[in-house]
Amino acid sequence: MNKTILITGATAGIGKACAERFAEAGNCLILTGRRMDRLEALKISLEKTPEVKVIIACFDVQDKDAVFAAAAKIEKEVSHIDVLINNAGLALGKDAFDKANLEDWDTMLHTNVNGLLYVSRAFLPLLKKSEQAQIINIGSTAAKEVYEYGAVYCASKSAVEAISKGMRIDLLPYGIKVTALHPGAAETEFSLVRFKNDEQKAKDTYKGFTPLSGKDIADTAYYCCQLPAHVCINDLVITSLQQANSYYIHKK
Ligand code: NDP
Ligand code: 8X3
Repeated sequence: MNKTILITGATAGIGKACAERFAEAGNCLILTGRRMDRLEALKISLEKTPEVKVIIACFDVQDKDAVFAAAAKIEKEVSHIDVLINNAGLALGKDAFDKANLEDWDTMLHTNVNGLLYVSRAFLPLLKKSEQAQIINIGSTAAKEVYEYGAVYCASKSAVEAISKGMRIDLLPYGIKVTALHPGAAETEFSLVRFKNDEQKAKDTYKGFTPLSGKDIADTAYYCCQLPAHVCINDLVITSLQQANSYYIHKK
């Protein structure tokens, strides 16, 4: 494949699985996240595959200055970026609107919405230098239907969907593909983060059905990057067979 791929939130779950999938095909990877130890371990592990080169950048996507500083540094190391996977994100809490923690709301919106905007703007100059650029924004089924106790997480993912639509229009003149990829429930560290390290609650989320894995979503993202130059998947929803939509999961 021989492309340069930037993946945010590559230290766990879907982002890490994407890093592994794109590395299998021998690409140059730029991996980001806040946990430097995990980024370093992933770089060592992925560079065991011949032809894979990994650049790591440790920053919080909520921090606008840090995002733009990382982009300026990376501009000195690579000539262009072919694929940006805007994956870094999280849910915090699952609480009624009148009881939810306001700081959780801020963090979700600042990460899932502002973070995605900052990263996209900061790295656009490098994407414009590619002859086959593509942005994959990881949305969610939560963008499609709002569920009980999820107003703000769902709002953040609806924003990702709207931003993807806007990007697709405004980036047409540059020939940049924009794909919004919306997974349903996937067993990653997502629920552990959402339920603030309550392992039982996290485990219960996936009880009674077979959820998606990070790899399922990584394979799909990879597929979206394999299409002919003139073909763009705009919006793609992927769920486990037992999940019909954002709030109906057939559990045994
Ligand atoms: P994980 O918790 O396993 O991974 C989340 C990743 O995002 C980590 O690498 C984390 O890295 C990174 N991240 C979180 N906050 C920040 C931040 N402020 N700055 C930089 N990086 C950050 O969850 P998933 O892999 O499941 O989630 C990935 C994406 O997929 C998210 O956008 C999520 O909303 C979405 N999604 C998940 C679904 C699921 O059921 N799992 C379903 C639908 C969508 P670090 O902590 O090192 O910064
Ligand atoms: C993550 C999946 O169902 O928790 O986006 O919203 S869900």
